[in-house]
Amino acid sequence: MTDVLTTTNTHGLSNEQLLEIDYYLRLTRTLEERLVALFRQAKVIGGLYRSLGQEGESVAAAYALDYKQGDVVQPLIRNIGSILVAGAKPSDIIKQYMAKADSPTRGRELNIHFGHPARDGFIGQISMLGDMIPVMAGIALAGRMQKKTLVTLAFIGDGGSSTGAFWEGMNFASVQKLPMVVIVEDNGYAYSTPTAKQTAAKTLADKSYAFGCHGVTVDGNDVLAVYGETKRSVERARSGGGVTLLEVKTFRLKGHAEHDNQAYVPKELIEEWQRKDPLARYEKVLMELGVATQDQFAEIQQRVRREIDAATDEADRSPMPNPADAARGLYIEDGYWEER
Ligand SMILES: Cc1ncc(C[n+]2csc(CCOP(=O)(O)OP(=O)(O)O)c2C)c(N)n1
Repeated sequence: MTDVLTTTNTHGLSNEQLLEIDYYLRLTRTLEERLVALFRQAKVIGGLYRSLGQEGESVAAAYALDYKQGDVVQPLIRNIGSILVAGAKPSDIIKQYMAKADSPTRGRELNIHFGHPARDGFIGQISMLGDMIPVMAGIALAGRMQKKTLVTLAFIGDGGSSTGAFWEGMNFASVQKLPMVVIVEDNGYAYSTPTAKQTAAKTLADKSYAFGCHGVTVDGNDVLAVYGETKRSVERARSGGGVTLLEVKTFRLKGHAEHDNQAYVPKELIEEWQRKDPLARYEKVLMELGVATQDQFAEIQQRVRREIDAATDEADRSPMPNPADAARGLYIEDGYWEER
């Protein structure tokens, strides 16, 4: 258990919603643990990128959106929790990682590079960091032109916020006062580069001064605080108040990917952040507030385990793509994607 002080304002969330957030936190962590097991069995194609220790901000921020209004979330590789909240199925994610024939991209793309914004509430990212910021600004602009009330939520890392595309996209979105919220994650390192060697700005939220948008910093491992700030930013965006650059202070408890042993991170720093674990802190608050007991968390964990086991079995049974299909689906006329 942790002795770190955590906020207790539940921002009007019902007990059911508070427990649902706990479910998504545990689902994210357990799904990633399963992916690690599959990776070690050589069943994962490509790299595996963990969000251990920073699941809280991904889940809490995505929970603040209203998908019925057409809101769209854009994850990066460490925001797996955000697409689970938006409605992605664990079996689809596992199949993507295993490049199976019936995965959303049919083995053509990997990990969480999938999604259909209007249908799923999330969009598949491209790998070039920063480039999704102009894309999310574009979706927000298109929504406004179509008289929709949607808000877009983009995630970007400390490293990603140093790219030219990030600056151009943020500038454009801010000038246009688009309904967009950008979560910028200070998670200590961009691969092996510490944040202080990435930027001379005191905080990543300070970059908002250059854009003339709102800038906020929040404890990224305090689930309720992230939810509250994102909700406020989303409401402001929806009512015409423009862009918020919301910095979350968190930490990447694993290496950049499973192949990276994190040798460049001091052990004491990892231990310090392990004590700030967002899931443990969140559950401690729920118990203090009398919202839930250890038994309820155990029940949630059992449900999560059953779901991940079923999703893994389903993905394991799925075939690999047929090489003869490699050139199919290049054109929409083919009907290949509709068959899914
Ligand atoms: C423009 C660009 N440069 C380099 C890379 C390679 N790359 C992928 S992830 C990564 C580190 C990103 O760090 P950060 O943005 O802080 O996110 P984190 O991995 O910490 O979540 C790098 C350098 C890339 N994908 N895009």
